Amino acid sequence: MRHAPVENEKRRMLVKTIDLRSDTITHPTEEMRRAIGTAEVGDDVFGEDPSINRLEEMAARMLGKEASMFTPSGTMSNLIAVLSHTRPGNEVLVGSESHMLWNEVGGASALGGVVMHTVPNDEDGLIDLDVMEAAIRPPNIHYPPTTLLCIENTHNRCGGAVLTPEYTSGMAAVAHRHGLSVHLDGARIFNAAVALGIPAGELARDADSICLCISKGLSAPVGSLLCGHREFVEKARKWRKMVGGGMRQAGVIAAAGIIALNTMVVRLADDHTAAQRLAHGLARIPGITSWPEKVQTNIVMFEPPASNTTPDFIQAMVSRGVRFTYPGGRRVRAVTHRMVDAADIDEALNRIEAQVGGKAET
Ligand code: TLP
Repeated sequence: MRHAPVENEKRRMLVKTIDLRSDTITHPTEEMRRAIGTAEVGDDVFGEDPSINRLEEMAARMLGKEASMFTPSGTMSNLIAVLSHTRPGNEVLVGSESHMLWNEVGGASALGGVVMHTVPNDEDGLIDLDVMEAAIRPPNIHYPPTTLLCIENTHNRCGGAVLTPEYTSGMAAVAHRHGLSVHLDGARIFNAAVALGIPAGELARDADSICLCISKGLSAPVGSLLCGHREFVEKARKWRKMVGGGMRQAGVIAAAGIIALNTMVVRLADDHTAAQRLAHGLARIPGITSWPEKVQTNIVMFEPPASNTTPDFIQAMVSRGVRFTYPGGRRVRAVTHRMVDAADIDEALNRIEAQVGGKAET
């Protein structure tokens, strides 16, 4: 018995950790690492980094926009979008489950001085069009002017749900009719495009700006691109400089991003297949509540048995070498990505089943 802690530690070191916390944990591929080593670079604050310029042109072309700008993170891209579309004292409509509301530290309000007016997201990440329209303030001396609508595709907290081009067009048409701009948080826009089997540009067509991330399922180490009209992107460059996102020889990062956009989009379908495998496996484990029919991309939400709190369950799974994140409430979030394969998913399911069944760690 005296040796148990040591034995436990040894065993833990032998057990492979299956990390389903996020697709952000993906490491750059060998090809990306080689490209990073030989990247052509210049000073990007002067607009002279050829690799950044190429990446920005590629992203704009793929999203059907005139221009794009590289930023170190999705959070910074979304913040700069708000800063560029609004003025302090304006009101921004955001979904009640949006990443911009929950996970971006309130930056738009703290740094942009805007009021975040939330409109309910349903469980598919949708905002009811009439509810959205009713939330737009009419002219009135008492009201902050509503100037921006933000939507999210795929929808993170709503389990990677996909918004269709028709939905986005409908929302954008109403927002534009009332003089609002539309920003699309498309951190995982290529997951949506792959799930629908359409070009990402169709999903971005009616948005005035879109942020996409290369650091998630696409496996680049760092970065996002904010895309839109040339004039919007020029304005955004000034804001990026102000918030400290102007980088110098950033081509070392862009080199990996170019490979991400060129080669990694199609393979997102593998992540979606893995998510299906996980979701259907979870549905077979007694005590776990899951919704496999809801899984559209690479995010799987489920609930542990009622006997466990969710944080306790997640902690117990850490000891069994499977990692998840906790989005709040009863739910556990699992995200599939390039660094987990079908065998890892099966092994994760075995370990979840052992935990739920009260079996000792092996
Ligand atoms: N999301 C992260 C966490 O912040 C939750 C994750 O693991 O999913 N928009 C959406 C929809 C996102 O999911 C994320 C990252 C961002 C923006 C922000 O991107 P980064 O992390 O690059 O700032």
